[in-house]
Amino acid sequence: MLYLVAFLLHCLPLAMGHYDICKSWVTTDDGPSWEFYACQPKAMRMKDYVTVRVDPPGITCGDPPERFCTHENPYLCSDECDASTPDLAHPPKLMFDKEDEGLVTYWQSVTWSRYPEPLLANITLSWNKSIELTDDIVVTFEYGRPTVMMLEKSLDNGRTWHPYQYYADDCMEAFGMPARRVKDLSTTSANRIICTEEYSRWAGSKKEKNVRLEVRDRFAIFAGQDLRNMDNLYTRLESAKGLKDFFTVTDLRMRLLRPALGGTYVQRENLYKYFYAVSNIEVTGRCKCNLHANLCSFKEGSLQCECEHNTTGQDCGKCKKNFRTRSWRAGSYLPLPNGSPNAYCECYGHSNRCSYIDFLNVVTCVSCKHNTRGQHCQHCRLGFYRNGSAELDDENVCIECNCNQIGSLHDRCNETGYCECREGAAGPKCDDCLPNYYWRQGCFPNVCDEELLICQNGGTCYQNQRCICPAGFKGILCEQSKCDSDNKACNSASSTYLSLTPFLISALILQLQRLLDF
Ligand SMILES: *[C@@H]1O[C@H](CO)[C@@H](O)[C@H](O)[C@H]1NC(C)=O
Ligand SMILES: *[C@@H]1O[C@H](CO)[C@@H](O)[C@H](O)[C@H]1NC(C)=O
Ligand SMILES: *[C@@H]1O[C@H](CO)[C@@H](O)[C@H](O)[C@H]1NC(C)=O
Ligand SMILES: *[C@@H]1O[C@H](CO)[C@@H](O)[C@H](O)[C@H]1NC(C)=O
Ligand SMILES: *[C@@H]1O[C@H](CO)[C@@H](O)[C@H](O)[C@H]1NC(C)=O
Ligand SMILES: [Ca+2]
Repeated sequence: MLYLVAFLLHCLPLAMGHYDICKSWVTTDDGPSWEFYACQPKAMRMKDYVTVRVDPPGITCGDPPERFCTHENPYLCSDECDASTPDLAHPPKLMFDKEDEGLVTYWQSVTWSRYPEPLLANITLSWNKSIELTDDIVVTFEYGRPTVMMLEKSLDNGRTWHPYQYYADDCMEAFGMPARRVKDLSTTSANRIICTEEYSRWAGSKKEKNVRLEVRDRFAIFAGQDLRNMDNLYTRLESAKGLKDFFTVTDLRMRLLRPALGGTYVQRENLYKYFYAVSNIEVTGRCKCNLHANLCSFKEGSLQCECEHNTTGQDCGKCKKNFRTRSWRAGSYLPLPNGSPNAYCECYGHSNRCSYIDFLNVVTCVSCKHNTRGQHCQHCRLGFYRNGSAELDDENVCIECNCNQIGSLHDRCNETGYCECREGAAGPKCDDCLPNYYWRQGCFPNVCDEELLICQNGGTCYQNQRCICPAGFKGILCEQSKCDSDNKACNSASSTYLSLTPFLISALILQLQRLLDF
């Protein structure tokens, strides 16, 4: 209701359609299709859906019937509580009824006849559903507000409980905590648990009846007075750790620890005026549906989100059966102003975390796993390529390029896994050589071979790298005689070389001719 009121009052045009629908059928260039939006149910009066339990047993007045008086009229004790007479009974359900014609109806406890034993009562409200508070919790007490009480909450249907707010006429004395007001909290302490003295001091039982958990004031820390800047609140709800949870409950428990004392000390001679009486508990909130539902209905005794975006569960907290390959994600209020549905759980299962980049106003996946990268983990990291036959959410969608470090220019490859090769290298991974090249820490042009670069003078070609020349010859192809004019001993060899030369040249021409013929 709060959001709604705020929007209606201050930004009607903006409010239109804001989170009201989860999807719409739109026509694009590619034909009609669904477009998905972040969405949430409207705020409701949650007291209409609550189950209540009052402890300890026997704490409700009227069994046996009992007389009581009030602080205003302490010696006129003619009022009676009688559980067996409808007009005089004060059962717990009267905390949640509609009060027609101004008739105040209330739950009432037994009186403090056992003083000095403390008069303790627990009122536990359960929804069996996560609820996000959107406005103050307001508890209305008749005959005076308790001088000491605390509010607790549960987020797991009553398995674990946490303090929510402390209330006392003297916080230090009752709880050893300094008194604080929500108005004094700052953006960094907006979810602090405080003790307040604002609702526990005696002000006359008719004048001040309400005890609050101030949700509005906490929102106002971000959204400003009158909650004009809801965008800022939404941004904070997404990014500030624990803030969303602070406003989320499945159960509430009021622990009533000391009744109203009428502004003075306990008067033992008249204990009939000390008791608790609660006429209304107003809890305004919306079903928590993780921004995947805009409807929440009461079915089989519990509230349930009507989940969209292929999610399911009470809070739309998981993917539907056949959509599990994608990891579930909550919708987000970001980017502003319309949020994102995260309908496709947009990191394709490669990341569990998204973060909001303020200055770009985009939501992006964080720490993409499985060698993916990109805003939605939809690309492969450098050095990897996409397996064309695998789905984008497959853990093995990105395959390592595996380029040969020496043969390739870098470790990147194209979409079919081909690396970019250095001169002379070949093959998808550049670990082969082109014809006429040989591999030795990379590809080098052949020095010798059996075709064109034949070793001469009886030399043999070793791995295309060099000619092994017979004694007396040198040169790359053994084409040179080791003998020079000074070395007379070599004359015979030199003559062999000379006599061989015409033969070699003719052989070379023959080879060339053969090549040209082909
Ligand atoms: C109220 O609940 C608390 C737990 O939150 C428990 O310790 C306490 O005994 C309860 N009091 C009564 C009167 O049932
Ligand atoms: C709580 O709600 C769930 C889901 O709607 C339902 O299955 C379960 O029975 C409910 N539990 C109680 C105690 O009402
Ligand atoms: C959900 O599933 C239906 C098919 O059952 C599909 O048409 C739709 O696009 C899916 N996605 C969302 C976000 O709802
Ligand atoms: C590509 O993905 C398909 C389907 O998941 C798989 O069968 C195949 O082995 C993958 N190819 C490689 C090279 O990993
Ligand atoms: C990748 O490179 C190889 C070799 O250059 C080429 O045959 C192939 O077509 C390229 N693939 C793409 C998708 O560009
Ligand atoms: Ca009532």
